[in-house]
Amino acid sequence: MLDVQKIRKDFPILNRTVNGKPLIYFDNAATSQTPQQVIDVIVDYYSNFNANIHRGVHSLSQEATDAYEQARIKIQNHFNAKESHEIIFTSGTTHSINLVANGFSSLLKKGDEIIVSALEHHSNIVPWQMLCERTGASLKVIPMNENGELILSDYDALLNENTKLVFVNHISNALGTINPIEYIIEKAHAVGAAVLVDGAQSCPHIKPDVQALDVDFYVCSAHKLCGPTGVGMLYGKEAWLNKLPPYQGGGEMIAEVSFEKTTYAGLPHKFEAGTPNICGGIAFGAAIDYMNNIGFENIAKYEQELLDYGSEQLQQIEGLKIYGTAKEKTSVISFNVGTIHPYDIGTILDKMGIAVRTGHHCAQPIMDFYKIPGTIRASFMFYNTKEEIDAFIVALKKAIMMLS
Ligand code: 7TS
Repeated sequence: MLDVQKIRKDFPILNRTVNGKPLIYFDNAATSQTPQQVIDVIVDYYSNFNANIHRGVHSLSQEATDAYEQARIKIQNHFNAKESHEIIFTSGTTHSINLVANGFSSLLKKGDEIIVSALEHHSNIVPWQMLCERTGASLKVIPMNENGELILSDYDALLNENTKLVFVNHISNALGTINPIEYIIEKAHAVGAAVLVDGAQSCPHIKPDVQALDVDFYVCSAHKLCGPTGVGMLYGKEAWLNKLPPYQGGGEMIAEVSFEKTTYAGLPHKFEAGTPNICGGIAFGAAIDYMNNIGFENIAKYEQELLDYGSEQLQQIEGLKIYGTAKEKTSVISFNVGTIHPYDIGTILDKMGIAVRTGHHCAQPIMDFYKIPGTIRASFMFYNTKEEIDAFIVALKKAIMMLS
């Protein structure tokens, strides 16, 4: 079982106050907080072995290279990738998606079709629209229902021999819906399409097995799972990564350079031009260790309790509507209260030390579906507590009274 009081001691930020009140941090879907164990790794790197990697024979460079490559292996093991070179370090989910979208520019042609879902974050919509503009391919959308679930019969109907790629998030950031990616992958493969799963919101809550899923690309950001910002990963099946051309040119990604011709390095270096976020990569590995020490089964069970408790408490508030009531969902609750603007509630909650996100959550098509400008989003992690939810409900009721 998960000892939340012990866990909270790992997170220095949870001791601070905001506007004179103890911080209650419910904006975890935007970014998670960082435990001391990961902060220590960052301090250790800059204090003891900061050096550029893969380049020097000197000891510091070797130590930094070893730590960075060990982090890659940790990530490989965590996601159960077959090879460590199938893990590409990127600056995060957005970068990973753009890398793949750019690579497919040379592989798609007019008449090809790509499918996204109605539940996507803008970063899993815009790069594909840009890809369509470049190639003449067209974009199709799997629609959603009122509960915030994808309509799979419509997905089946969209698939055909022209479908080349399918992009879907594992978990929706705006509603918390867990999408049936096993089904989506199987059906896409049946028509010969490749699948990219955006795991930005799933990786903090579940441990995906990319081989069991048979997914072609899986992407995530370290900052959503207790790691630092500015680093993330792209998992790609070796065969696909070999087919895609490099994304950026520069140092590190070459085999030989002359003015007549350059040949590219093998995987993973082909996609890692320039000096990477070395410390970030190492800290990403430490964050994965931290989460695994707590255990993803424990995390999922505890967060489900928080979700059930929070949903029950919120539903008792008159005029409050929760958006996203999928059968399978994680600890994200998006809601509005009557006609009060989400921003107004968010601002008053902040005055009471409570951090929630308000707005369209970079998922405007979802807001358009519900015909609302945005929602208030409370998103919980394993270091949150029922007591915090109680304090949030009291503060929310006060805010509603002030604004009614
Ligand atoms: N995909 C999903 C599903 C996301 O939730 C996010 C970030 C991204 C992609 C982009 O990740 P990045 O690390 O490259 O920025 N989501 C949010 C959010 O919900 N609030 O702030 C960022």
